[in-house]
Amino acid sequence: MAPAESTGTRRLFFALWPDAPLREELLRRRALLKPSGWRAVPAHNLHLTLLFLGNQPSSALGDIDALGGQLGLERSRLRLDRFGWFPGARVLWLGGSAPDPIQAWVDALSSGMDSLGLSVERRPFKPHVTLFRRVLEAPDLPEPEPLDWSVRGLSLIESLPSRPYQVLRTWSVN
Ligand code: 2AM
Repeated sequence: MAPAESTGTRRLFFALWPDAPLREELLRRRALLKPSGWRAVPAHNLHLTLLFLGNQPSSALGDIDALGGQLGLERSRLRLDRFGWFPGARVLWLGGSAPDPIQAWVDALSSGMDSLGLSVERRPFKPHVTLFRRVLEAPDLPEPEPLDWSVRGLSLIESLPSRPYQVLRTWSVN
């Protein structure tokens, strides 16, 4: 299949993108787990997806980018306090509950995509950072030390085949 750049689509998602110290904290918690044939997400790709957009027309990128700029951003805190496993996606994650401001961003981004006439897969927002993929069986999971993520912005990310995720834009909380 031709790469995304030449098909006129971009594979995109909105995410919370950890800074270096937070990334280290994620890795420290990941080190508590004993992988058995699992595929570790590369450290530079760790993130928390707010809304997965999938393949969108390249021509819509400007409008999608504008959506992030239209959100009322206020500082908030997200507590990641449990490991979990999605059997369907076979991913093991560190996650927590969605505080109201973050859920409001997800809702606003989702309805923004609707008003642009761009379809996205609707799923309940379950805040999580995927740590391992190809986790085929329910693992034994310890309790992590809770990680408080002081959320200071959100990012628009592009996923390209066999490349690190590309941060296209970050909107910072004032
Ligand atoms: P995941 O980590 O739980 O797999 C980029 O692929 C990001 O978008 C990942 O964080 C992924 O979540 C999320 N995502 C949500 N729905 C997806 C889908 N249908 N296909 C691929 N990624 C999806």
